Amino acid sequence: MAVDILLGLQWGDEGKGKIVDVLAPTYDIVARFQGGPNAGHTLEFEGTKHVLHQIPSGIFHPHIQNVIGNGVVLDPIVFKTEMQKLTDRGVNAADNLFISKKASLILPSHKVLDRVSEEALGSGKIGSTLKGIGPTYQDKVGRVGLRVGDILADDFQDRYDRLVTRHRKMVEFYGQKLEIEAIEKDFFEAVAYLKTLKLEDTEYLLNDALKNGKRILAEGAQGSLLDVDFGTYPFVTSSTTLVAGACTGLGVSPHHIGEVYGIFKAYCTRVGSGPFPTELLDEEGEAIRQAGREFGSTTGRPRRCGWVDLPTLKYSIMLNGVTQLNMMKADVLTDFDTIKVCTHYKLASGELTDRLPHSLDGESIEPIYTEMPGWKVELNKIEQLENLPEAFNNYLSFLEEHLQVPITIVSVGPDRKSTIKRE
Ligand code: 2SA
Ligand code: MG
Repeated sequence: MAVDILLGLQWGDEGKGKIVDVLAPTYDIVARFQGGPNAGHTLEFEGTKHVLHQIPSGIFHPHIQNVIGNGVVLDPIVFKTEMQKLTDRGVNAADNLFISKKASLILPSHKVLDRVSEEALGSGKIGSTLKGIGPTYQDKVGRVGLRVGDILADDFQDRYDRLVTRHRKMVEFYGQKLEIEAIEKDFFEAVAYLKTLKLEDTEYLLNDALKNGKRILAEGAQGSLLDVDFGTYPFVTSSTTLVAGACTGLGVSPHHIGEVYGIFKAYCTRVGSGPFPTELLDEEGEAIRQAGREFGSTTGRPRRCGWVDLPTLKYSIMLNGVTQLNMMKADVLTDFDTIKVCTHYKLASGELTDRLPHSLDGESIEPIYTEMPGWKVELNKIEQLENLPEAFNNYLSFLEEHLQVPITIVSVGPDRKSTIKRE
């Protein structure tokens, strides 16, 4: 059996949480393979909204096992709060959740390091979510980090103290003082709670499940253009957000990869710093932001908004081997008379290309647009494929022709019901 993968093709916030929630019922396991509390997957059903940060989106389905893989960086404090919120909703998450002992632990001092290193970058800052993601991955790769399994060791406190001593010196290097005493109590309480849960070598759980014919869905976070290698470096996150990250972040071989669902918005957004060729800095951008409620689910920051960008989508599709596309939030564009699609970039040399130049610096590339008539119909009232307006179908066909991958799901509203299959 295969591991299917669902990931975002833009800069995150494509609406992966909604699609994973729609697809989840057909899977036995849903797994997270990278990122941590910087992710925010919003699910809306039965009239209420729920945001998941570190817990896989299959958690609302009692028959699904949920795995937090080794590639994840886990903040025990945020995690405990998330679990509590699920309990308050009547979801018994603890029974269906398995956490890799090899997942990395985010310490309170990692969050301080994230902040002081961003401050030191000044106007060149990454726009990090300040959740401690970068510093925790640095410690992992630097081979000094702590992992979930370490909390079971007798000398965990000593190891914690050693790492914090190191962090203290680093914070002092930035000319600041490490003051974490107030939250250390919360951290150790959360660690004690974590110990009561199912901590495992989840690579065995997943590979045994594959042998037994179980279906696994791996859910990405952050979006392909934030990948540490292929994203808009250095304005990226610190993990591999691509399909390849699911192999290393879960411990499954590439030959197990099955369907790859590529999620994108009918337009495009970005939070944090970094290039965004099709960004709209005018009232059209503001109109998208308001209509799409484009404010970060993790940090509440207003998201930068712009038109859909085919060169970046083609790049993400290529890197991930996307087999099916899912287009989200089409309803947001209802009020627009004209919809624009960036098909190419014009480089400073005058050359037209649909490939990404080494640097996506906004000053040197000009997006070239094709304009299409808007559909001007409230899509979110539509539940049947045959009722979609012609102008909207033309938009879908245009994208499919350029991207060469079928758009199998379109989402036309936040509710589970507003999800139209096109197979
Ligand atoms: P960090 O905190 O070190 O990972 O930040 C580095 C850059 O990555 C951006 N970033 C994000 N951008 C959009 N969405 C993010 N998370 C989504 C959310 C969840 C998702 O809704 O909050 O889509 O899976 C996310 N996380 C990190 C950040 O703005 C920096 O530019
Ligand atoms: Mg999001």
